[in-house]
Amino acid sequence: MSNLMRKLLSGNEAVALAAKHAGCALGIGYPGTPSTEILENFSILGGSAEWAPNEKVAAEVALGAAFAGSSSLVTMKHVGFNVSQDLFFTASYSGVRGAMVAVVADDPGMASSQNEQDTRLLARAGGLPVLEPSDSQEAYDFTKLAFKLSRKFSIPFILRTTTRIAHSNTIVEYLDESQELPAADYHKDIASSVMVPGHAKPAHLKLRAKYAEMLAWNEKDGPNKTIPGDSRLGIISSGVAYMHAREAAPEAGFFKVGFSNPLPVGKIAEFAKNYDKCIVVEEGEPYMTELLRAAGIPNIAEREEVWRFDELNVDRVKAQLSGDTQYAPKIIKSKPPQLCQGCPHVFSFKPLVELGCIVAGDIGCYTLAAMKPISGMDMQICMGASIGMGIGLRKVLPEDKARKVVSVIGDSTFMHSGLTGLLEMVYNPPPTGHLVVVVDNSTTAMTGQQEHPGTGRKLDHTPAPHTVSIEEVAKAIGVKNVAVFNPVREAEAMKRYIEEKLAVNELTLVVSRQVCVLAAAARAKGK
Ligand SMILES: Cc1ncc(C[n+]2csc(CCOP(=O)(O)OP(=O)(O)O)c2C)c(N)n1
Repeated sequence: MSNLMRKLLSGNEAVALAAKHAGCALGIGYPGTPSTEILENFSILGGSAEWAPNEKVAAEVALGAAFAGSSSLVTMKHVGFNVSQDLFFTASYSGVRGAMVAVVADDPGMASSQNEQDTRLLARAGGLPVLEPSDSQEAYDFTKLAFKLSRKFSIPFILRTTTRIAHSNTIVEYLDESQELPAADYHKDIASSVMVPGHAKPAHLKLRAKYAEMLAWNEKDGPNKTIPGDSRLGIISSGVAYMHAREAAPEAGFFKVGFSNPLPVGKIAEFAKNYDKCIVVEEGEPYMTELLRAAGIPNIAEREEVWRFDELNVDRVKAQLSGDTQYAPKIIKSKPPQLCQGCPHVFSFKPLVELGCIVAGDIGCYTLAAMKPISGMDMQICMGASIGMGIGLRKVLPEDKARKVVSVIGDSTFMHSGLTGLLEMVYNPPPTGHLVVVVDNSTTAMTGQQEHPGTGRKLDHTPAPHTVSIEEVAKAIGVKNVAVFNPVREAEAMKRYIEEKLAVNELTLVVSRQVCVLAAAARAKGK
């Protein structure tokens, strides 16, 4: 007999626990706030958990496991979902034999992201079903449900969380029991798994038929609920927005959506008939608002543009319900983020600033070098873009300016998506050559010091079978000049080297290597 347990868990912890209980054979992902702790917790719970070099590779591995009948989990932040889209848009056609659940954590309000895209739209475009939990209990329940439904409908399921769901702690009740890991085996099924046009055409039709089946199931048995209320106002909501809305308007009637793609429009239309007016309260894009209005439900209010931006909270929801588009929350003055005292990135940027470089940058702690007082980064768009953007600048700028262009990328980001930029550099070098600086602090510092293929350790910090050397990779693919410096102890030599290489029409990669101060402290304590 298993015991009923009650625990205070974050959404991320709840997802990890549910994956363990659901018999998930493999959890894989790439770090990204607010999703990172899922795999770390899955590992602590004894699950098999890995960091992949990037989200696309993670999704590929998870798909392979699900092709073999296993249950797999892949985790990422919203922008990581973009990186893996090439796989997902066709994995919805092929489907899976086992179960595959992708947890994609959105960051409305951009607490630590470069944009605030809404995963529901992307998932819908790819024909992928989406579940949206509203608290940790649902994060637990919906993760288990996602594994079940993925197996039932033979398609990868998306669990969309947002910052508040991922990081807030609420009570979770669960039975402390794990399902057996499903046996993995391979059954040849070329027509379903080799997506050439002759197979993909029927697979596309199959996907749409599956979509209709999932919709029918969602309309009838889906994890959505109706709470009757005052007939003057019906609220349709999902995710954490539902919690805010319940608090903002406890007297209203509610349709809470748990399974948001395919959206149970028929059931919502029935609900809407009981109310004079219906307002959709949702965080992010007007995803449900537009679908419900397009379905011709007459009393669904249009959503004002202002609610597309930022996180919602109870006061903002109150403002939306009362039509107050001018409402602006009090700004609490906070200290802007800055690099730590003694951070090696400060030393890596010093020579670039002193040499007047135009820095095509990338994402990581080192992006903070764009802020005052360093102001040492000129552009940053998405992971891995620094090398390509630098090459583009070099190709069109007048020579004196082109010579100043440097690409700066972190070690984890280099592993994630810098390698292909380096291939472009050796394949189509700009006339003035190019110079890349890898700011290697030997960790993924930005998201909390995760390991990567260059650190020599696996997700649980045990030794990896191989440590990838950035300098050896660069040499192997044909970068002419490769040098490693310690930016603190060899500051002058590093500056001279960079100056010299900027003056010649050659390809250069500098590894500026000094371990992150926080990682060094943690390692000294044996953490
Ligand atoms: C596609 C994508 N995945 C994940 C992230 C989250 N993220 C931002 S930077 C970063 C890696 C930072 O590590 P590194 O390049 O080593 O720089 P550091 O923070 O250590 O200076 C990660 C995982 C993101 N912004 N985009």
